[in-house]
Amino acid sequence: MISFEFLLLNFHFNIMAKDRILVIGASGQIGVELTIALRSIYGNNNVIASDLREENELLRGTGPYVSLDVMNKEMLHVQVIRQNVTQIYLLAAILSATGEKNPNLAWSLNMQSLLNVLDIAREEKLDKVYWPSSIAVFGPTSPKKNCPQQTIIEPTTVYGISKYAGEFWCNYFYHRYGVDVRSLRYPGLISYKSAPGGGTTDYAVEIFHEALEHQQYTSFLKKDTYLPMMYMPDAIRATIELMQAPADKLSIRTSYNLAGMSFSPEEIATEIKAHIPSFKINYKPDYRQAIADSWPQSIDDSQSGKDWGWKPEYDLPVMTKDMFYHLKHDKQFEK
Ligand code: NAD
Ligand code: AKB
Repeated sequence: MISFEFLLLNFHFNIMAKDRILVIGASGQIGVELTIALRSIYGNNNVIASDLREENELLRGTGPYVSLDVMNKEMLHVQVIRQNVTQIYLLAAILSATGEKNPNLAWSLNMQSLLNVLDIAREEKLDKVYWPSSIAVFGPTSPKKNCPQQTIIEPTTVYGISKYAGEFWCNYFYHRYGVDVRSLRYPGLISYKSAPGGGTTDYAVEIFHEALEHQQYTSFLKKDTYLPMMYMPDAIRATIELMQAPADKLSIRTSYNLAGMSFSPEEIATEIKAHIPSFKINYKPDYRQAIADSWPQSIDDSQSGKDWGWKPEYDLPVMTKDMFYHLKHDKQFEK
């Protein structure tokens, strides 16, 4: 006799077996870790990594990889059909600091990549799409502390403008065409596996490497510049929890506020000193200071808690300890 447990297991297996995921921008800071996490859930061969640049060495041999320019809509469409893709995670983008150096390129990549993916998702009736937004949507007129989900949003960087416009494209495709696209406003992300890609919050990753190699760091932000930050394991878990949440629980179809911790260069330096007492920090603010000053210092993510149960695990001391442990023992950080 077939047991209920067997039927349930079979049902679960069938659901999982039909998921075919394409990660675009898989060689980037988030892409590497997200691809590894998705492969552990959906099976290595069901998660296709893709990027414009070469496959990240941490991904090599762990599953399929295709070289792909997301701006080439035809080629993207061919891959979606050829690989029987049912979900897309779109991570290709130009971040805040690089974006200010080349606004046209940032606008064009950040917008066109999203429109290409949303169009194909509609045409091919994909199950789900994930596209990250950022705390960069907020501007100088947004509340600085515990910045709410719904508030004044007047971004002053091209990156922030592209993220805000992107959020409304997601909302539009969901309501107009039923595309199940989901999004998070990530804070600055701190990771040891892959390098950050040109953001204003990158100092919070660089500082760990410089502390270990030279016992000193020159910060490009002033010592009292507080920004919302998050450790990568929390960001990966948040992404997967949002994507696995039942659709009817999600009340936000632009992008959800997401919070982990908030600290300044001076505070993270103090935390690092607890591990490396000889560590010294200097401050030499550059053009990125103005970007940081336009963003909130902390975020209210209570709507994420209410809708899909979000709760961060890492604070500054726990993250610092974990970063040093892995940077000393793993030897896998890609410069
Ligand atoms: P990243 O720069 O590290 O990675 C982006 C990847 O996209 C790169 O590997 C790049 O080669 C690839 N790419 C660029 N152009 C492409 C193209 N035309 N076709 C295919 N691939 C292309 O960025 P990340 O930090 O991993 O960020 C991923 C997403 O998360 C972005 O949308 C970013 O705005 C968002 N986000 C990141 C952070 C953060 O702190 N890392 C915070 C908030 C939001
Ligand atoms: C950046 O600094 O540009 C990113 C972000 C917060 O979106 N880390």
